[in-house]
Amino acid sequence: MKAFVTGFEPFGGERVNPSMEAVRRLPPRVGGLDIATGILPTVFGLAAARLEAALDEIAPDLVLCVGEAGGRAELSLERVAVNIEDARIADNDGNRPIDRPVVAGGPAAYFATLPLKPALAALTQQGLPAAVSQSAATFVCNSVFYSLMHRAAAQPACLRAGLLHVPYLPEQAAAHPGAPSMALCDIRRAVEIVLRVAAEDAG
Ligand code: PCA
Repeated sequence: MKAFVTGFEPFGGERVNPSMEAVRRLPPRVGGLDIATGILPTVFGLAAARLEAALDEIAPDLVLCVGEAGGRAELSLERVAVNIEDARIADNDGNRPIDRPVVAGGPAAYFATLPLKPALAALTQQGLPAAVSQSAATFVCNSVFYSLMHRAAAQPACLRAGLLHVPYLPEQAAAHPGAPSMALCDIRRAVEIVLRVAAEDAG
């Protein structure tokens, strides 16, 4: 089985993105999965286009997008992708869509097709703070997540796919007094655990 795992470029004035750092450090195989990785631009539209192109090329069985959710204390296994782009800040190309659908005429939402509760159980059992999140917000991560699930819904073969939001790195939290953070090694470990559980669950 093949997995495609993505991180995002830094955005919002940050110099690093924990998702990019963690994804870049993944080994080539995790729990029997061959791992391909990609870093997506934090830009509405372009990120989803890059993801689509990579999916055409790689044809993975499993896709895990990883993104930064600064301010969250836990690893967030996202359950719902919503058909809205509504940006509080500009993306890396200066776009700030307001109340715009990701896919015009598409369904309001999709659910992730990853085994969220088994992944949650594995993460917490391994000593990592985690939760199932009911909203991935309405910025670029949600937009990519929605595009991914829209594509998964259209293809005949089952595609295990979802989004994991991760906290700031300690070096980022140092510039945001009071913000929670998680060490890079733990974030990377979490990504591997989610992949391993998803691979087992798929069969
Ligand atoms: N987090 C942003 C976009 C890129 C990233 O890492 C988000 O949550 O939408």
